[in-house]
Amino acid sequence: MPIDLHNLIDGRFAPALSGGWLEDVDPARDEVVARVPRSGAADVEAAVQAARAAGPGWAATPVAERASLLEEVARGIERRAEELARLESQDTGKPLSLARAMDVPRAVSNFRFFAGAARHQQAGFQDMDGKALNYMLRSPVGVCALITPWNLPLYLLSWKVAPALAMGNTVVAKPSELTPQTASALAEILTEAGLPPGVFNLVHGLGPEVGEPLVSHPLVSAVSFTGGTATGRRVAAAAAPAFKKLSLELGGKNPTLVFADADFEAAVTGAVRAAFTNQGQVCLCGSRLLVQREIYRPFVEAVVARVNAMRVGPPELEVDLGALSSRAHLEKVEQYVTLAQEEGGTVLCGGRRVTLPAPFDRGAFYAPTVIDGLSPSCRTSQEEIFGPVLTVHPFEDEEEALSIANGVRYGLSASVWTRDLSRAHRVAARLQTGMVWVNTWLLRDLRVPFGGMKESGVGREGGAWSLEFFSEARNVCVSL
Ligand code: TXE
Repeated sequence: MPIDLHNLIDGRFAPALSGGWLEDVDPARDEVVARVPRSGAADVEAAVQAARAAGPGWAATPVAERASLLEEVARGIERRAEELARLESQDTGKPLSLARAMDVPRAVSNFRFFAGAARHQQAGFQDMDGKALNYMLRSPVGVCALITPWNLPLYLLSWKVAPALAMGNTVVAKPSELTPQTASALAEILTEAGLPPGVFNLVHGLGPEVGEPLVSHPLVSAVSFTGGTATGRRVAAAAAPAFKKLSLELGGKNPTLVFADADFEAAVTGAVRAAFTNQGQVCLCGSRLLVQREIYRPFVEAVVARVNAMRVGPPELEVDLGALSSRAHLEKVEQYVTLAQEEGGTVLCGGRRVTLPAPFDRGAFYAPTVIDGLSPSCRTSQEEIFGPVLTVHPFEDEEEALSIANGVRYGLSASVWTRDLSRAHRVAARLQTGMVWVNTWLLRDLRVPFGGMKESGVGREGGAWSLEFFSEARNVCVSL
């Protein structure tokens, strides 16, 4: 029996004003699990007004109190960890074990980290040779629109909500319509933790019907968006006329560079993990594997052997890959694999749907796929597929590796595998990506900048960068 989710506006849980609903589908069973409010501009208006009205009170709340409240939210998530992991796995199709190990603990860390970061923040000052003193004030930005995607729903929402609230802003959040359940649960947790009405508002619905009016609303001062590059372009255009603060975390076509001197086994493990974690649906996934020619054949063979051993199956079981996020997304991935073959690629493994017995017989399962023989410049090697598809490419030397790695319009992340320390630093410096991992992948420290170059985004979040984004740094100059 599907449950009904609600918006949270001014402390009240309610359906959309229009009374419309959307269906939230479990992609592993192809079954409707919840009805989601199909909100519109009127709901956005109410939420923004509530956020606006709650702004001064929240901004005036002492930092220590705001931080304690966020810590209480972290405890609230921990108390409901198992339920949240199940909701996340049900909405996204990801393995329950992954939701337990990654999505939920990271949401807890986000709240704890930004509570601490706000507490420990220091303001700078500049003495002008005794003639004047400059000091800095940090004010909240105001009402922040937070728009999040379907791949890491709770994790990415908490990544934005925690610093926004820590810095004294009020929020209107719009989660992906495909994965709304943990956002609703988070709204309950925030309310139970004692957040005053209107400080956090949640409006469910479709991008064009909720996201767009939210981004262009004149009372919204900052927009933090994570999602596809095409949507990011529309968001940027909608935010531009009012010069809103904007942070965009968009797509990637991230390279994994393996040099012949790398620790072979560690690099195989790293490359496979980078390509297929969360069914390849992480913006940071290494979807292009570049391998130095001397070891190309044995390395690709080892990768294929490892991928062939991966288990695809019901998210509740001990599997490596669950379902893709939706049937529509499954079709997109399939079309890319067809395109790859038209472009001259050879499918070394995968390249097909996985059919499971009922109740998973209509689930969006796809075998992890490795494709060889493609030119680095063809569409399959250039465009973000965002699924369990890895293309492999040989290179001769550092120059060629860098030229292939940088030869895409994206610039989010990269990983480099080598035992040569000098090479690691050299290559890291020349990669055109916001993040580079050396001999690892997705090792995250919340204090470091997170974000992309080129068409992977604008701005940085993480640590001090999030505090910066969700505040206005102001200067006061006092003549002495
Ligand atoms: O995401 P969208 P989609 C990539 C990935 C994927 C592609 C499209 O390649 O295949 O994007 O995915 C809201 N104004 N990534 O279409 O549209 C939408 O409701 C304001 C990478 O499913 O980007 C959702 O809440 N908001 C990515 C959010 O934007 C709008 C993660 C993201 O959805 C809107 C997801 C509009 N006009 C997809 N239209 C990553 N970087 O991690 C939609 N939205």
